[in-house]
Amino acid sequence: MEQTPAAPRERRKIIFSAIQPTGVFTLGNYIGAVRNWPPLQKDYDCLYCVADLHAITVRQDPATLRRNTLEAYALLMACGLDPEKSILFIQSHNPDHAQGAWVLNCYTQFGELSRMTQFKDKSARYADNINAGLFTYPTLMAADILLYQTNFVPVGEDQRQHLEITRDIAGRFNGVYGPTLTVPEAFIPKAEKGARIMSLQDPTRKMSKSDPNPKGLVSILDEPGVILKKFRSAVTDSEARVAAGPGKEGIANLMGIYSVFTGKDFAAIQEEFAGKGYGDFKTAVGETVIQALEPVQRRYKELMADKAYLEDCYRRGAQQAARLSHRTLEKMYKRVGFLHA
Ligand code: ATP
Ligand code: LTN
Repeated sequence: MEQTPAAPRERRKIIFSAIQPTGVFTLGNYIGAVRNWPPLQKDYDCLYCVADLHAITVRQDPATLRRNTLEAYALLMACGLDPEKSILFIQSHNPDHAQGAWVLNCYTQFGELSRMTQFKDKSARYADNINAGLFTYPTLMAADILLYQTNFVPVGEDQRQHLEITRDIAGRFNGVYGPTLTVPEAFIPKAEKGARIMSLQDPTRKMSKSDPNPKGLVSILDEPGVILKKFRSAVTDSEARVAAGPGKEGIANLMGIYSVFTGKDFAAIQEEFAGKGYGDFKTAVGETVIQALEPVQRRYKELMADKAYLEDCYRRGAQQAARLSHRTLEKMYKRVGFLHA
C-alpha cells in the first residue's frame, strides 16, 4: 500500500523579546519579563536579544556598555534561556535590525512618535541629549519584532504602547504593499502577576535598572544581605495591615512580589500576615526573593567564568538570527522597489 505522507507539522508560533544592557536586571525586569521567557521555549520558536542599539539612545560609557552587554547575555542564560532551544543574540551583531528600522522609519509618522510616553519621559529625564535615536526608538523596536515574523512579544506593561505602534506600522506596510509582515500581539502578565513592579522607595514609579537611587531597586545579583536590607527599608504606610487598597501601593507592590514567588493570591497573603507587623512581612518577602534568585546567581557565576563559551553562543545566535531576518528584509526591499543587488 502506498504510504501517505505525514501531515505537515503545524508551524510553531514565533516569540521575540529583548532587554537593554543598561545595567544588571532588576526584580522588575525579572518578574515582568525575563522570568516568563524560559517556559515558552518548549512550545514556540523563540528569539531573545540584548538590545544594545537601543541602549545608546541614552549616553553610555563604552567600556561599561561592553561589559553590560556580555553580562546581560549571561544573565539571560542564567535565568533559564538555553541557546540549544532558543536563538540568543546581540542586536548589533545582526545588521538587518538597523536596515529594517530605516525602511520602517519611512512608514512611521512624526506625530505618532511624538505621542510615545517613553519618549516624553526620557526626553524630560535626559533633557541635554534628546537625540533622533531616542525619538525613533520605537521603529527600531518594530524592526526587531517584525523581521522575524513574530507572533507574540512577552514584555512588561510599560512596553504596551511600543507594541501598539509596532502593530500599526506593520498594518500600514501591509496595507500599502500587500501581506508582508506578521502583525504581532503583546504577551503581558496579569497585573497581580507582576506586569509592573514598583520602586521600593517610591511605589508610584516603576522599578527601573537605571534608577539613580539603588535603594529603590533590587538587582537580581544583589547579595542576600543587601536584598533583605532593601526590603526592610521599603516605603509602605503607617496602617500596619498587610492588604492592598488606596494609599497602600507600597504594600500592594510587596504583596505582588511575594505572590509571584509563592503562588499565593492576595487573600491568602492577607490571611497569612493577619495580626503581624510589616517587619515580619518585609522579611518574609525578602527571604522568598533571596531563595528564588539563588539558582540564577549561581548559574551566572559559572557562565561568567567561561567567556569562550558565551562568545561561541552569541556568535552562533547572531548567525541563526540573521538567516531568519534576511528573508523578511529581502521581501521588504523588494516590496518598496529597491533594485536587486
Ligand atoms: P532602563 O531603566 O534602562 O530604561 P528598564 O529597567 O526599564 O531599563 P528595559 O530593558 O527597558 O528595562 O526592559 C526590559 C523588560 O523588562 C521589558 O519587557 C519591560 O517591560 C520589563 N520591565 C522593566 N521594568 C519593569 C517593571 N518595573 N515591572 C515589570 N516589568 C518591567
Ligand atoms: N524597548 C524594550 C526592549 C526591546 C524590545 C524589543 C522588547 C527592544 N526591542 C523588541 C520586545 C521586543 C524595553 O524593554 N525597553
